[in-house]
Amino acid sequence: MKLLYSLTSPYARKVRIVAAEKGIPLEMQLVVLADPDCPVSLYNPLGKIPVLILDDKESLYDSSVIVDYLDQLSSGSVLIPQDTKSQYQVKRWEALADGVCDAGVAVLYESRRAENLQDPSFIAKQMGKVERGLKVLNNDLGDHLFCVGQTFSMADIALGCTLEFLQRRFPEVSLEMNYPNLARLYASLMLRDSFIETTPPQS
Ligand SMILES: N[C@@H](CCC(=O)N[C@@H](CS)C(=O)NCC(=O)O)C(=O)O
Repeated sequence: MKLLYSLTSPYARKVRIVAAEKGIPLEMQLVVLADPDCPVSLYNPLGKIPVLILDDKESLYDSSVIVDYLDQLSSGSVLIPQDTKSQYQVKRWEALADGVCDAGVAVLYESRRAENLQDPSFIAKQMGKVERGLKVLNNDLGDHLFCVGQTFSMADIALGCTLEFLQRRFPEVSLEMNYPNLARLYASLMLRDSFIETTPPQS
């Protein structure tokens, strides 16, 4: 299985962390989306990473489908629980964490356009999603050690990847000052080998 990824994509990082947590070997292919001959759209018509190319050449996307697939592939540590209630709780956390990340990515792309073409109302709308999402995630986490139940799960992985992305790209969204429960969980996640091994370059 081959993963098309970049070092800075928070969505690709979710997949890399799952593979590391479960001890699943993946062939890794770094891609640069801006390259004219970037192969991603041959495997994902949306032209987005991550993409997982299976041994029979079928391709899987997006990140939530890939992590589901990898979790079911090996019994190791289960990251998406089997029982229906916890499973949908984990998936909701993942959806909200990914959605906050989507809004942040949209702002990042908008901010890369020429200044006179940028739409401040679009940026404000997306930042509203980031702030409301973080508030709900912070409240829902409360003083719990993990997002769902007593164990580390896909919810923690998705949240950790989103929080790292926001810290790197939007340092003004201070977790310590505004979302202390998330800051506490983030600090503990960053100590895990799977997070350390996949830390994006600070550029
Ligand atoms: N929902 C997708 C989002 C993936 C995504 O937006 N990836 C970014 C890189 S961080 C991308 O490929 N952007 C290129 C584009 O939007 O054209 C997932 O979870 O995999």
